[in-house]
Amino acid sequence: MKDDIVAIATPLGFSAIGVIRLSGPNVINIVKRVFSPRRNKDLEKVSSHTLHYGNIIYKDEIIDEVLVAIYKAPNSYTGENMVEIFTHGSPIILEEILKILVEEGARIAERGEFTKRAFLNGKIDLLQAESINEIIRAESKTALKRALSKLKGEVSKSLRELKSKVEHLRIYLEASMDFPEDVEEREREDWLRRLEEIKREVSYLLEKAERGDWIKGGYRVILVGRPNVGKSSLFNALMKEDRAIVTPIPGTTRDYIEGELYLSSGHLVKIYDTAGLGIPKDILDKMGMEKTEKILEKSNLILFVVDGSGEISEEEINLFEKIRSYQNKEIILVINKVDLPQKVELSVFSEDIEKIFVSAKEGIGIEDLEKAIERHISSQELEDGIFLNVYHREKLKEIYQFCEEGISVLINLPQSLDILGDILYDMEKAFGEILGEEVSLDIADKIFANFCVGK
Ligand SMILES: Nc1nc2c(ncn2[C@@H]2O[C@H](COP(=O)(O)OP(=O)(O)OP(=O)(O)O)[C@@H](O)[C@H]2O)c(=O)[nH]1
Ligand SMILES: [Mg+2]
Repeated sequence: MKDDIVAIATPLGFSAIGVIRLSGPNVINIVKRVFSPRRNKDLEKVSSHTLHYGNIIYKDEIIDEVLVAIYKAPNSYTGENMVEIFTHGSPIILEEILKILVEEGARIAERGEFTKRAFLNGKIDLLQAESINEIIRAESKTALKRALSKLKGEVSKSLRELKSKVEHLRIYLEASMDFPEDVEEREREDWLRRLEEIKREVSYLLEKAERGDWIKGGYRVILVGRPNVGKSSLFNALMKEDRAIVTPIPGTTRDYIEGELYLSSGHLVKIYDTAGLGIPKDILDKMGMEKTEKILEKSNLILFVVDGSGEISEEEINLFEKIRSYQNKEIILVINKVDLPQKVELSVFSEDIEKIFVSAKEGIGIEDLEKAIERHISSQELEDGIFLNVYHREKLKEIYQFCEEGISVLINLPQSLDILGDILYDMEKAFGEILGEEVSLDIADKIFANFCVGK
């Protein structure tokens, strides 16, 4: 039997209104005992989805003037009876009413317990449950859009479709399992084709999840180049504040510095200023450069900065070529210090590389650079990212492995249909776990533990 839970659903602070939420079989009765409606009525008899005005009264004392919303099972967020009390937004009032409701028999909800109940009552699947948290925590418009589409179940839908493809394949297979020697070559080829298609789609989803990652966490842009070309100055110019130390001494920046920037398109960008790359002079230099290389691996876009007032060294060209050879990374060549007489010979760089001219010191070309970053973001089909948590992503990787194993069994051990059947069965199970059909409660608990109370 489920108990009755209660929580303050709005952030604690002074605000116009505050909301207290309850869910469980007896919550309407609990609230009824402390609520005195303006017009005489029985809260337990009113219809679902109605709003009622009155006072919360406890031990003859009026605590607050409130609105009470009643939702009846199963037509509520959690699928249970629910009540929302809209109070004045004072933390003292909210805490007081919460205390009263606990005294009347409700229990303080755990983190995410409302959504967990919605999930356990079959109102939403696990991915949708998670998307609710992502909506609350979305840090950019794009992230919000992705989370909303997950709530609508678009990700779940493609996973369910894939799962049913696996199921079909397994059913076919089981029909032939007793007579593996009778399976025709044509049939085997058909299975192989299907498995390969599933594998392709799984890998596509994994790619989308990777893209979803940066939509959520921000697109990572890194400033690299040899010492003293003006990376920190450029970082400050982009951030529009003096964050990083700038000096004429090469090797000023040792550790990397991270800054967050919202572009006018609503994209969140994380910008990293790093230690200049080159031949280290000392151990600190060396450590700084190692860190730069680490950040390089995680970045989406590299701004390779050169000093337009100087000459490009051999070492700098090598560095550029090395960075350019990194896979899946976009790169822009930023020529800085255009306010000074220019000595740089740009023909040493290949022609097809995108070039932007700026002066970090004088603020010239900074907007062009921002626009260029925006262009790179939108060219990456960012609408296409999905959010998967680490547990689900691991499961999806597992499924990918299963696909490979299955394909290998079909090719190398064509008689061992039972092995293939087991693999397909495990695949289905893994899909079910992502969708929360086969709940590993352990994982569900971890997911809900990330929620805020009241959600
Ligand atoms: N004239 C001019 N000077 C600049 C410009 N940008 C940077 N500088 C100067 O170049 C020097 C080095 O600038 P930083 O921003 O510290 O260079 P950095 O690339 O971060 O250097 P490290 O941290 O040592 O790798 C400073 O003296 C800056 O004032 C520019 O656009 N024009
Ligand atoms: Mg610097």
